[in-house]
Amino acid sequence: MAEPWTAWVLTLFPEMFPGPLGLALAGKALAEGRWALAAIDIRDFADDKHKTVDDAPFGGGPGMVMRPDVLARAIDAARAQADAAGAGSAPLIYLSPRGRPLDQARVHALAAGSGAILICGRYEGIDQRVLDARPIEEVSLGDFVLSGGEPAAIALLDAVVRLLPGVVGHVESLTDESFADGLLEYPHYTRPRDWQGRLVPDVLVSGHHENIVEWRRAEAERITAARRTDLWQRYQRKTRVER
Ligand code: 4GT
Repeated sequence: MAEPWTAWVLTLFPEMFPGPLGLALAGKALAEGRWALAAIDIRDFADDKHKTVDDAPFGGGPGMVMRPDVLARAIDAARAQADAAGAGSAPLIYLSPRGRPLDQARVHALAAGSGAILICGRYEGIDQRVLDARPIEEVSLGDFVLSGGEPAAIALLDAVVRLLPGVVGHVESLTDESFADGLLEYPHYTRPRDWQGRLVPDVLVSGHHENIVEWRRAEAERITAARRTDLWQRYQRKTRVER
C-alpha cells in the first residue's frame, strides 16, 4: 500500500502527540492507517552531555532561544525521513504567531499533498538563521500567543486530517461548512423543537427544501456581514461579478 498522508512533528515534548489526535475522528483514522504521525524529539539532536537545546538571546532580554545547530539537525533528519517515505514535496512549516494566518484553502492544499513537517517552538522561539537557511513556511493560527507551538500543530493537523479521504463519513458536510463558499456557517438546530420556550425556526420544520436553503443562505450572509467585514467584503466582490 502507498504511504498515507504523514506528519513529522519536531518538538521538545513528543509526549504531547498524538494527544487529542489519538481520539475521536482523527484517532480512528490514525488507527485505520489513513494518516500517520511521527513525533521527533528535538533533544535527540543535542550534542553535549546535558542535551542542551536552548541558550540565552544575543543582545540580551528575557527567556531563551532554541539553538540553530540542534534544530537544523532535527529538521534535516525529518526531511530525510520524509524523502524516504516518498514525501519529498512535504512542506516544512514553523508554527508561529509571525506566520501567514492559516486558512481553509491552505488546509485543503496540505491535505492534497503527501504530508508536512511541522516545527514546534518553545521558549522565545527559534534562532532566525534556521528560518533563513532552510525553506520554511511560517504559519500562524491567529493573533494570540501560546507557550509552545504544539497546540497549534495539533489544531493544524486536526483541520487537515478531517479532509483526508475516508475520514469524514458524510462528505457533503465538507462542502456545506463554514468557508466552503466564503461565508460563516448558518445556525444549526436539533430536537427538542421547544427548548426552554425557545423554538426552532418554522422554516426548518416546514419540509420546504428550497425555502430552507434560502433561509440558511440569508442567515449565513447576515452573520458574516455582522461578524466578519473582511470575509463579507471578499464574498461580495466574488458574487457581484458572478450574479
Ligand atoms: C502562537 C501561535 C503559535 C506560539 C499561533 C514559538 C515559541 C512560538 C512559542 C510559540 N504562539 N505559536 N503557532 N498563534 N508560540 O499560531
